[in-house]
Amino acid sequence: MMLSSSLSSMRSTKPKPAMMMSKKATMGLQQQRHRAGRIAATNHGKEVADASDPFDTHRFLPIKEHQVSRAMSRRYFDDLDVYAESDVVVVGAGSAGLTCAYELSKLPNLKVAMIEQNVAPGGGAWLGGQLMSAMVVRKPAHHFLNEIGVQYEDEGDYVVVPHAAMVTSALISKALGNGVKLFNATAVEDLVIREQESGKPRVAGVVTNWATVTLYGHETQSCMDPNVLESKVVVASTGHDGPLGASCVKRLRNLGLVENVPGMAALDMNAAEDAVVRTTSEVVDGLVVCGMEIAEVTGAPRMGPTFGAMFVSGQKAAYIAAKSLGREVDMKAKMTSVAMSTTGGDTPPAASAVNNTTAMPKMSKNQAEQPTH
Ligand code: AHZ
Repeated sequence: MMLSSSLSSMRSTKPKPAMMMSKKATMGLQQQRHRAGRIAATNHGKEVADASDPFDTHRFLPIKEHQVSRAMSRRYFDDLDVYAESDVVVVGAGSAGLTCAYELSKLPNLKVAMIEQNVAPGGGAWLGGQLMSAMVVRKPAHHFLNEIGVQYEDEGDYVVVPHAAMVTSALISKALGNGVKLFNATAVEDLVIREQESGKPRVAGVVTNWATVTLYGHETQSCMDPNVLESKVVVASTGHDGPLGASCVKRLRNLGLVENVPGMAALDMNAAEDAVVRTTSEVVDGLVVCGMEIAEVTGAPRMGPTFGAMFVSGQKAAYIAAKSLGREVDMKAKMTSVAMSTTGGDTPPAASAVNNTTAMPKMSKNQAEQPTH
């Protein structure tokens, strides 16, 4: 009886707006805010005893709008000027391309540019598979996760990172932090190809355009000529074919520089990862192909949502690129997690062994199960 009457009284009561205040209270609050603002204005930068929260006294230093425009445009166009002659251009900032750029960024005095057609670098590596968060990485590629300081849950033969974004954000931050220049929202729409003295063709750069022009503009406007970045080596990591992707190898096929591009074979996780790493190579002089783009040329199977091969293929591409620039020994010495994979070591490298990286402890299963995001 009691229960039903209190239920009916609850039903008849209209829910009150959570923040409804009396007119008097509202006016009081306005006066308080006004007062805090006045005090803050006269005590700029000093602690104010009666401020109701720490943000009442917060003020940004002044800026002019033209300063913001020039801060961005000067640097962007300076970068275009500097990277018009690059040492390495990496095309596509997915997991393979980012890994390659990160490894190359360990070498001093090397100009590495990365071109990504999306605004957001990362390709498919913001998620594990089918919109699910966790990223599976087969050992021994976990050494690379140790190196870039990403925590994971150890499942024996493989590890699981709770969210793929942890890997991708770490890679972007480390590669760019070490000096790789990312031109995002920029698409590679062609390759520069020169004839060498031997008569053999060599890839010598990339032809770029704003991605909105390449992807949507050429259909409607035919007059937007591109820009060019020359490069001693180009690394193609544009992923497998689909509506987008496999851009560089498809262009090589159209130019008759590779005989055919059979496309990746059907999924076989075990075979795929080793095949992708094994076949990562300089397909045409000056053009190293890695990640899923190499499976398009070699017909290797796809692996689905396991990412170890993307990291190791990216590392191998960096090694091949460095070798062709005469920096093989330097590169080998900096590839600490590759050395661990081949010697079977299981201890994360010392933070000092690699530029800008911190070795991180592995997660316990319990830690991994905490809702961290
Ligand atoms: O936007 C593309 C993506 O970020 C970018 N890209 C493609 N064409 C481009 C162009 N100019 C500039 N013409 C271009 N950028 O290249 C990036 C490719 O990233 P991805 O994640 O698609 O490829 P990946 O090889 O680094 O990683 C593949 C991950 C896959 S797919 C897969 C399967 O389907 O079985 N399994 C794994 C692990």
